[in-house]
Amino acid sequence: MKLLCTADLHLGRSIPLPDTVSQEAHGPARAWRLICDMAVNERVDGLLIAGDAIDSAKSYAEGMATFRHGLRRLQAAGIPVILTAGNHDWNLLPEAAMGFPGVVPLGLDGRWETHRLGEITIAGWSFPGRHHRESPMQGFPGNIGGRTVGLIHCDLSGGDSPYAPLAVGELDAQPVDRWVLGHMHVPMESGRFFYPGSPVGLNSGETGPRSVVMLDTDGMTTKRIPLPVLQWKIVTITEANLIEPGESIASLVERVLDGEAGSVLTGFRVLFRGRTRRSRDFGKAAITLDNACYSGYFIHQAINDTKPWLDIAEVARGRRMSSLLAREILLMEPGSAEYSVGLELLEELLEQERGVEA
Ligand SMILES: [Mn+2]
Repeated sequence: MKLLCTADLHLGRSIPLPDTVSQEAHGPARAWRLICDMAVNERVDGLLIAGDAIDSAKSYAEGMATFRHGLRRLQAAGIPVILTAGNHDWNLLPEAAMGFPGVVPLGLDGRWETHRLGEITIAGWSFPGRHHRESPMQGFPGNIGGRTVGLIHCDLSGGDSPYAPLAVGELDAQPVDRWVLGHMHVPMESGRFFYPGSPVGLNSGETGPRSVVMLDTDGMTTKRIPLPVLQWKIVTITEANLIEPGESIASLVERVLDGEAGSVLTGFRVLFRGRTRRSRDFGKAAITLDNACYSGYFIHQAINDTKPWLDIAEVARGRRMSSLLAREILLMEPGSAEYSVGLELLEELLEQERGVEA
């Protein structure tokens, strides 16, 4: 059997796109359409969703409508959907599944439940509330026989997380062949468990390519299938990227991003770094480039982290504490660890001296 696996769609969430870029065409709704297309075209035997399909009560009406639109298509194609609730949609699944006999929410109210799909048993647990501070593994049914797939939204970092904390050992201790997990938005796979990850990055920090997982239950093998959705990227730009000293920062940025943009729409966070004589230019550019749109990509945020150029020889000629330190630094190897520590100290000292004068 082929089971398509996903989680953390967060339908209804608006992601930080510029005004001219459509949420409908590039946000979670698009990822959901692509997943439904894939399920239908690949004639999968089932779709598994490990929680947070719908974002939250606030955007719930829109998310619910989008979700049910896809479920209707899957229902018409005869594809069963097995899902558990996460911390965002803990109270929304009964309504989402209403009128669709092939859509099965599992383990509502935090009680483990199993569902038979062909020769496979699916064991699922759903969040009973917005938070759940105990391990959800308590009450796991001990008597499941045969091949089993586990479906749960949980926090594997364990400890005192309010989001169903679990240790990997607790997953390994159960007679489950494969665990499909939700909550962590970064795609990840290790041992018997995997996180499909959110099928579209929900903010500029959720970088990297996005995918769903096809689970073949014959050998319990998995295959990542990339989704052609919006991708977030972080790019660092320094003075060294200038073609010539006089190049405008705007054209520098455009040149670098042209080279970095992928085949899908790319949302950039641009960081200006390093010590430069053009720190002010970078600062001005950072303000005007926020939310700038180009063909094939946009800048979500431009951040100026550059530091103004420091003329150490000039400082060394003075008659202050800072001049003494500057003379020491001139004897150091540029680029060495002590050199950069020296520069930081010098900066602090200059700041203090300016403060005293003011
Ligand atoms: Mn979650």
